[in-house]
Amino acid sequence: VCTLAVTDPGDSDIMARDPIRRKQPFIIGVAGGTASGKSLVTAKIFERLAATSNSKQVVTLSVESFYRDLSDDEKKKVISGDYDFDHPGAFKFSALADAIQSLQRGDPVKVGEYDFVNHCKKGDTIIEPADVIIVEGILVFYDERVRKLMDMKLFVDADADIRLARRVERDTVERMRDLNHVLKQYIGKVKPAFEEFCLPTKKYADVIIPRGGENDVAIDLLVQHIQELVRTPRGSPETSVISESPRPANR
Ligand code: UZR
Ligand code: MG
Repeated sequence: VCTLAVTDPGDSDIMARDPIRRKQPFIIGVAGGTASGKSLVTAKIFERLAATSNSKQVVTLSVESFYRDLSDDEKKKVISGDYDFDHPGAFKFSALADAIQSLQRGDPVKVGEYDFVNHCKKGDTIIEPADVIIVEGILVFYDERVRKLMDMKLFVDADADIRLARRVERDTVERMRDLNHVLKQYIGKVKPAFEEFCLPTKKYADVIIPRGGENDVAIDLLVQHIQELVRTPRGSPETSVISESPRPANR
């Protein structure tokens, strides 16, 4: 979870307390298969928005913060590689929707920080409300309530062989996993769940980004568009409503 880039806390403080002056945040969902580049696309959008003066605040929320706590039985399955972290049942979608709605109301939310080495929560972090909220994760378009909260939906696309290569590297190097375990999990759980639950949500995307985080042209275009949507003249709160564009019909 990364939260950052508060350039004008005073202003947002006023907005958070006063419901009339507070802007509706712009919610961006970033979905896609494992190791497709969701985190990189999110980080690049985040950095580029944060670097510009007219986007006052951007925060990101990762769906991994909404993994369900595991029972002892499930923990045993994790060790043997039989627990399905890619199944919708592994996530607390209603808690995610509640968190997004709190941020929309201008209230901060406390979310868990996830530890991929030990498969559990490692602590809490506070996410403050912001003008732009990026929600990222394999299944962020799966749950209807969560999906309907989004103003813009991006699906990060990358070939399955590239994703597997990245996943193997990430899991063995960063997450200290054994190669056989990674491959067993990928073939037995990750790939089938991608095909059954994640890929069908691609149809909800407003924009599909090929080649993931490498696609700087797409990312720049998106950032320009988002900046236009959230741009507001400073010091004129009566014009600071950002959700003026009609909501897409496919949600
Ligand atoms: P991304 N995942 C873990 O490996 N361990 C956990 O404790 C929790 C999740 C994996 C999960 C999924 N699958 O494929 C991936 N498994 O994290 C999603 N097995 O994260 O989108 O960053 O690849
Ligand atoms: Mg990621």
